[in-house]
Amino acid sequence: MKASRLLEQLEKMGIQTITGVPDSTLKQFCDGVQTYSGSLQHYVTANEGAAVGFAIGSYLGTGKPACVYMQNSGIGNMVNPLASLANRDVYGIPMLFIVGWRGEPGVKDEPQHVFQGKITCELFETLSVPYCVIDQNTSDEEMDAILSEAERTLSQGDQFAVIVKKGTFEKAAPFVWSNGNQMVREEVLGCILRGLSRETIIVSTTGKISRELYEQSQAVYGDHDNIFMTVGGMGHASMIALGIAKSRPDKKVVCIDGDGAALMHMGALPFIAAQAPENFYHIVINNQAHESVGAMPTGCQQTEFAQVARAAGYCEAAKLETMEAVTQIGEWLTKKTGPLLWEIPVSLEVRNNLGRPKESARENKEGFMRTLGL
Ligand SMILES: Cc1ncc(C[n+]2csc(CCOP(=O)(O)OP(=O)(O)O)c2C)c(N)n1
Repeated sequence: MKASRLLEQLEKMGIQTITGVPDSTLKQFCDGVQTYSGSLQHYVTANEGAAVGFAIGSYLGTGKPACVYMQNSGIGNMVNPLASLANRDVYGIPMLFIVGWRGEPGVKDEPQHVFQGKITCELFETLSVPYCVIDQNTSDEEMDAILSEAERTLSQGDQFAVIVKKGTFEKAAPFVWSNGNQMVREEVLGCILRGLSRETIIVSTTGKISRELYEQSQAVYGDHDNIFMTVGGMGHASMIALGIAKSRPDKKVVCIDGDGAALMHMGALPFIAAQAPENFYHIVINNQAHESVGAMPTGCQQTEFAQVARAAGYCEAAKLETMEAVTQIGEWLTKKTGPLLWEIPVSLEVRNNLGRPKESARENKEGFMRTLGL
């Protein structure tokens, strides 16, 4: 299926706004949205709940339903505004969901997607959202019939979901852009690890940052048991790191975050600052994009994370724009007390042969807790 054709059909249904958070299963669709020449207005939001909020506002302002796209892992983020606002028992706000189905039962996928994949259809049933599943064999005519059904549902103030299997959308011209930054994320991560002692506890964010750290750690320390990889639960790495920091004042804890993830649950920053953990250090690797799932821009390029952290109450925050500065992180960690944030701008460059953790998530958790003496 061509993403551009589906987008045209959405416009014909009266949809004027498309909003969401990008997903790997929807990579071709997201590329299509970025390069679409029609008049749909596109907004990447900080999280999927925010996209539902935006869609509600967009409907209130225009009388037209919006389209909200997401990975199925984002369903959790959008349940509250959907159930407590959009549902017919409250305001009855129509919207069309396009949901990438990671972890489809019977299809091998990463551990963080397995359970979420199993319950995806059930969740929409529980939420009283009728849905259809599409795949690479869904013809244009079948898709049109699905959209007609969706239109009928939307016209009653209800929501409808299209659940998209892997490989549904044809490869289109990728959306290519540059953020103008020079430093390469993987090199920055290797440099940070070389500066830190093996005793430092690291909590890393969802996506390729964790995968790159896993490989770099193997190269630098010969293992990766001091790193907790937040493989799912995007945006929660900093609160996990805080939980460790508060319970283990004997350890220095470093959270290695992405800009997209930090934006997703940015309320963590003032909370961390209020807790004033002296042993907590926050690093935001900022490529202005959701690089791990196709590099769609976050849409918040103007955000200066160091300034946000200072305003939130972190005791110190700075932007590190050279490798020389990054090299000093290890030494600063021995001298400075937190909560402290370093923002590091990086390019969108990534290695094609980047691997994935070889152990199960449980094995990784056990190795990590052993490092903490448990
Ligand atoms: C709740 C949720 N929504 C969407 C995703 C899909 N996803 C995985 S990684 C990622 C991008 C992360 O972006 P960022 O934190 O900026 O790190 P980068 O990949 O750019 O290094 C996204 C959107 C997800 N895992 N969870």
